[in-house]
Amino acid sequence: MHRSAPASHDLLEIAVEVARQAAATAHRMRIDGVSTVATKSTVTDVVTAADRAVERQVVDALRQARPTDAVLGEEYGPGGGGPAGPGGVRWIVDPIDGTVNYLYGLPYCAVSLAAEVDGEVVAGVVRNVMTGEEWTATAGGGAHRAGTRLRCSTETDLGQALVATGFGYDPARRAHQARVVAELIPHVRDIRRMGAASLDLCLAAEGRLDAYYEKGLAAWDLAAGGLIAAEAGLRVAGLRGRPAGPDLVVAAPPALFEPLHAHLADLDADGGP
Ligand code: LIP
Repeated sequence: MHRSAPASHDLLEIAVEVARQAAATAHRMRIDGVSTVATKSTVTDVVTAADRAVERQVVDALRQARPTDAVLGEEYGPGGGGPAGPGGVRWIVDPIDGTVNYLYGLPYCAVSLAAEVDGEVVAGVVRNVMTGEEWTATAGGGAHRAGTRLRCSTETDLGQALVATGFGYDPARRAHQARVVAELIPHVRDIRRMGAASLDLCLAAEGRLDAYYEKGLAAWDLAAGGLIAAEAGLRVAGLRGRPAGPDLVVAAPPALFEPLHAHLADLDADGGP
């Protein structure tokens, strides 16, 4: 039986409340001192006690608010009330995006939380743990920060574009990504590598970056930031007509998307290890 989906602004209200509490916990744990508790895909892919504690807190809070919803988290994977089913809600959470920055005390890490209905992200929030900056969006409702509706960059010349990107944790993939950056950098204003996809997408949403691309993002890195970027006017996609996903995410204003896409396709940015 297809149940009617809850209003996206109601889901956003829950997401914002939960993300604020989660960011407060992450911030407090940072002040108390953070250590690595384990590594994941490689020796540099770290997880801290805060990543795990914050995700548990988010899952518990969502279970309180909406017991039957599904949850997908970076640290504990699929949880909550089982698969969403037609008209059901699935929450996608990255408890601390930018974990290495968090570990080193660099103020560029965020709680990222999105609500998805029937495979479409309908609401999302990204909250910087250290600065308290908060970006939100609903599908069709626009993207906002501090009450201001966000609009992406109006830059039309790729040579003047400030482009952000990132590197994975696998050395072979990093080597491939570095080759792409080395070839791309003469064709843009400059590159920024800041270490948290969700925040890179939010800065691009408000024109503090002109564009962003990265290979290897998981659903939790992309869900909320991707909606915020799209609602601010960025084209968010993969290469050659594919959707944004693990192969590659490209987020750019319409005027910059094609020239950036052309370079990234030539450089096989969605290929390699
Ligand atoms: C991070 C991403 C970032 C990427 C890092 C890492 P994490 O996510 O946000 O864009 O370059 O390699 O994947 O691991 O901090 O949640």
